[in-house]
Amino acid sequence: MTNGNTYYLAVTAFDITDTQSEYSNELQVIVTSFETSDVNQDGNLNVTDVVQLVWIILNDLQLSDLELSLADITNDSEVNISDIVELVYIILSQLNTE
Ligand SMILES: [Ca+2]
Ligand SMILES: [Ca+2]
Repeated sequence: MTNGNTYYLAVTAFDITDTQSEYSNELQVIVTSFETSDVNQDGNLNVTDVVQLVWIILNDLQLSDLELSLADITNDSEVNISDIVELVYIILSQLNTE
């Protein structure tokens, strides 16, 4: 992924009975650089953090306290799709204030 490019993604998930959810609404994300909620700890807040968050959730990865604090955007001690939604909103809202 490259700074300044626009990417599209949609999210789906499986529950414990292996039922696949509907795909989320397609999200349009323009890659740019920010420094909060930096899930993949690369110094930038952008779509790669959204992708990392999706990867964490889909694979049910065990997170360190630091990773959990970065990935739990909503501060409810759980990493789930609500954190993805919040992260996307943060990215988009920062774009809109530039
Ligand atoms: Ca990042
Ligand atoms: Ca959360």
